[in-house]
Amino acid sequence: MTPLNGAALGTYAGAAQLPNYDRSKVKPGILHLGIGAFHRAHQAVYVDDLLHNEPDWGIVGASLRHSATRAALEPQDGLYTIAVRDDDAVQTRIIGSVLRVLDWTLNAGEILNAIADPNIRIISLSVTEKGYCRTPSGDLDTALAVVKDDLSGHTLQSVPGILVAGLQHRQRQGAGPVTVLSCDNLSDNGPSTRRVVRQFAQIAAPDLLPWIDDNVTFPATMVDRITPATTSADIDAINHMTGFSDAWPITTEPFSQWVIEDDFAAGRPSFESAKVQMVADVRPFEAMKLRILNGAHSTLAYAGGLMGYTFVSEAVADPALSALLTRTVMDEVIPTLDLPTEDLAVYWDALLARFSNTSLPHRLDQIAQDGSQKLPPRLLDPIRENLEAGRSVLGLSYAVAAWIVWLERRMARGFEIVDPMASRLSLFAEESHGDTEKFAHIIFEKSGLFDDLSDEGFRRQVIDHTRKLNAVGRVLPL
Ligand code: CS2
Repeated sequence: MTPLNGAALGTYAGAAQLPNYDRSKVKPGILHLGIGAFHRAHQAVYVDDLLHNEPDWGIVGASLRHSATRAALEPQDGLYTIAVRDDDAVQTRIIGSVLRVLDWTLNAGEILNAIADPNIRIISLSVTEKGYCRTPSGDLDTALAVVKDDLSGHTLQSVPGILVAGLQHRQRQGAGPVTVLSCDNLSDNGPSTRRVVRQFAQIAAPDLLPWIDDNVTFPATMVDRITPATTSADIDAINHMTGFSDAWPITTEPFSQWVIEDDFAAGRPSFESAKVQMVADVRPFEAMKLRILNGAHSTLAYAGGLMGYTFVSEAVADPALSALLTRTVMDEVIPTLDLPTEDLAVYWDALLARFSNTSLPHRLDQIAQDGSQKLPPRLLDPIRENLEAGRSVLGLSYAVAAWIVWLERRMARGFEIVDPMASRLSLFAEESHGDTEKFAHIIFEKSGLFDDLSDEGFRRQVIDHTRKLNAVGRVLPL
């Protein structure tokens, strides 16, 4: 097999599609923080589509926590394979838009310099929900150890801290305006990013605030492409198909969507030419995606996990689970959304087909991670809105109950809970001595997630569902 790198592309005669532009002419215009599988399956592909006409928008990727991406991609000159899988059909493509990969632990100075580089006009982020270091109400969580340490000036490790330090450097260098583009599944991800960056600056560098307000925009985005973690079987199969030995290819689905609020401070590529939807207001799209797709994903992760399923495609094939989801989406989620019902019903049908893609081994336990960060925009916001409007929350409260029972069972069996709230959740479990009802009440009272969901009827419904789940161990028709 041929090692994948820039030199190998010239003589390649295999099946994979290659970049349609001369990589030596591409210059960096985007710095991306958090170069994980999602970025490589999504934004980097859109940029790859437009570099032929606009070679000034190449990507410098940075990993903030893990060194593995740099270790895999630097020897490959940033090149990697994506395999787009649709049941039996697979298409492979080599993506060339990532020019370099930096790693915060090794290259912090270079990353800060990139933020201050006038050629870098977009700083995009996919750092997961918890990367924003927010409290449940969306403020900068100054009690979080990484934030506290950064604010004391001893470390630089949180995303808001790194952005503020980099922007301060940019201001001093006179490098001009820049766009900070969040590509994470937070509601109002642009304004949410702006809020934590401003709050960090307010404490650490108050003089920078007017410069940020005048020079930095934070457009909101909706991002969507299902991207499971790559397995070693994927690596073997993909390399076998392309003839390259790629240390870390990515598998993904055919569907991809990116909707961006058109508010760029220092120019942008013609994203439209790569089929990005540029809009004045992302919120209706964002709410649709978070509440329908991500909400259904989280429901499947917990309820399907409790039923012993491993993958999304297995869980969604269970008639009781898919009936629960369809009913919840139709009766409880769609009424909270500001798009035509017919379009949303079509979106849901298409989504069921995406979830059923058996060639994507998308693990429920991958989706189940970080529930305390994911529940609010996916499930709790629509629950609150429905309660305010006097509508049913029977199905949505089922998903909350499934999260609670799933947590309790996982902890009782000694499995690690991957969640920034994990240590508090395990204290809550200890305090409740195996009594699910008590555990639920403690979560309601102490987690901070349910502070604006004190409705007694809702809480009773959640408890009722947990009882049924514990008694029967599977989803029953509502
Ligand atoms: C998933 C998302 O892991 C999760 O929480 O719900 O990563 C989902 O696959 C993407 O948002 C799809 O665009």
